Amino acid sequence: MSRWAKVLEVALASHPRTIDTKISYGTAGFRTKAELLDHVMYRMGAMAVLRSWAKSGQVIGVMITASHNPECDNGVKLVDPVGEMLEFSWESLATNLANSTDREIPDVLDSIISGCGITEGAGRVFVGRDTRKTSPALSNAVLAGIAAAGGVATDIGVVSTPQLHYMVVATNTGGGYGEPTLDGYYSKLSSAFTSFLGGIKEFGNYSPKIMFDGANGVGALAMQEFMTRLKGILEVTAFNTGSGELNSGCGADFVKVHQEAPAGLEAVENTRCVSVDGDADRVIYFYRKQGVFHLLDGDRIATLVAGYLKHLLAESGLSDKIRIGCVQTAYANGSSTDYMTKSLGVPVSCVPTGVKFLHHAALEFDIGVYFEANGHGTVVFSQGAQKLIKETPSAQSLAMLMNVINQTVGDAISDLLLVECVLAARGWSAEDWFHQYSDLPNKLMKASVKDRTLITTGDAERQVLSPAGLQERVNKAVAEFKRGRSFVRPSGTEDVVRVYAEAETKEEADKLAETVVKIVQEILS
Ligand code: G16
Repeated sequence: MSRWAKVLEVALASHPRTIDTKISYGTAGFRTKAELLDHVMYRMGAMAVLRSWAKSGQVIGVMITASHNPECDNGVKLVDPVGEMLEFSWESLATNLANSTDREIPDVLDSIISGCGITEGAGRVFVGRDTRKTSPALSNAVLAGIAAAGGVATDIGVVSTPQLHYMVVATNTGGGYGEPTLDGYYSKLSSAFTSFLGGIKEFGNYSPKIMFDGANGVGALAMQEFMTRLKGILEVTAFNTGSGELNSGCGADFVKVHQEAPAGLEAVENTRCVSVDGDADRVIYFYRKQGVFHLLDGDRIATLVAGYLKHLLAESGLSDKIRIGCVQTAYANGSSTDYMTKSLGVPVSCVPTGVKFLHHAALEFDIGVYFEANGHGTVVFSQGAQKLIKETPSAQSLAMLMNVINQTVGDAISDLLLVECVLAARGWSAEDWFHQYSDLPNKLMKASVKDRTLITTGDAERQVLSPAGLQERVNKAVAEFKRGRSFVRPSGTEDVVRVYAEAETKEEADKLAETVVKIVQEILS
C-alpha cells in the first residue's frame, strides 16, 4: 500500500478537487476566491509536512490569509524555518501539487520526496489564520492535510502573518529569537519600545500619539493588546477595528492606492495616522493639514529608518565595520532612491516585487533595510552585525532599537513602533518627516485584461519582455512627459495588470498612467 493511502482517501472523501481552473503560487502564495481553495489548503498541509522533513523536522508555518485582497478572497502563505517565505524552488512544486488530480497526489508527493532527496522524519507545522469568515474552514483543511500526511500540527488560531513568522523562528531557535509564545512576541516588542522611548530626554516636535486604522482585520486585534501594554507611553486611538468589512475603504492598500484617508479618519487634521493591511504585514503613515492629504509610505519609512540607523552607526563608531544598504522595487519613488543614495549615502539595490526577493537581497548587507512602497518591509541584521552591536558599549541605542524590529518578515506593528522610536529620537513630527524630500507625483492603477500572464517582464520588472510591442508603446508614452517613468507587470495576488506612472505634476502622472492602462488593454484585448 502506498504511504500516501491516507492522504488520498481523505482527499477523495473530504477535500476533492472540484474545479479545473489552474492556480499558481504567486507573489505571496496562492490567492483567489475563497470557495476555490479547499483542496489547495488540504494539499498545502500535506506539503508543509514534507517541507518540515526536508528541513530536519524544523517547524514550518502555514498562514491562511489573502492579506490586502477583499473579504471574498482567501489564500495561503508558507513560512520556512528561518521565517522567510517558502524557498523559491518549492513554489513550482506547490503549484504542481495544487493542480494535480486527486488520484495523482501520491505520485506528486513521491516525486517531491525523490526530487529533493527528502528523508521522512518529524513533520511539524504551525497553522495561523486571519479574521476572514472563510478562514476557519480553510484552516481545518490544512490541519486535515497535515494529519493525513503524518505530521504534527499546532493550531495557533487567529494571528497576524508576522506573528506566525515570529512563532516559527522563536520555536526553531529554541527561544533564541524570543519566547515562542504570543505573549513572548508582545513582551519582546513592547518592552524594547518602552526602553528605547524611556531613554529619550527631549521629544521636540514628536508627540507620542497616533490614530490607528486596523483595516477591520487581525492588525486591530494585535493593536488592542499593544494598547494595553503601552498605556501611558504611546496613546493610540483605534479605528476600523473589526465591525466593518475587511480592507473595504480602509487599510494600508486602500490608503496607498487612493492616496486618501480611510473610513473614520477622513476629517482628522494635524495628527499622525497609521494604516495596516488585512494580515498586518504592511504599514502606511499619513496626515492631513488644512485639508491636504500627505502620504508617508514604505519609501518614506525606508529613508527614515536607514538615515537614523546610519546616524546611530556613526555615533557608536561602527560605520567602518557595519555596512548598511537598502533594497527597493521598481515602485519606489524616484525621489526616495535619489535621497537614499545621494543625501543619505546609503546604497540601493532594486529587485522584483515580493518581500521574498527583497529579504534575500537585504541579507547581502550587514544591515539591510528593505521596504516596498506599499509599506511591506523590515530591517535585517547579519549575525556578525548583531554580535558587534551587542558587544559595543556605545551602540546601546542601536541594540535596543534592534529588539523593536521583527526581522523575520515585514510586521506592520513592529514597523510602526520602529517609526515611532525614530521620530521620537529625532524629535520630528510627521510634517518634519514629510519635508525631508519631495516625492515625484505618481499614480498606481489596475488594468483588467483577459489573461494577465501573457505579460512577462525583466530588469527587476522595469521592462516588458512580451508581448512584443508593448514596451515600445510604453516608452513612447513616457517620452511625452517631463520626468516621466512608467512600467507594467502582472499582479501576483490579484487578477489584474498593475500600472505605475511618475511625472513632474500629479495631472501628468495620472494622464501617463491612464495612457499606459489603455495601451495594455488594447494590446491584451
Ligand atoms: C504581497 C507580497 C508583497 C507584494 C504584494 C502585492 O503582499 O508579500 O511583497 O508587494 O503582495 O503583490 P502584487 O503586486 O504581485 O499583487 P500582501 O500584503 O498582499 O501579502
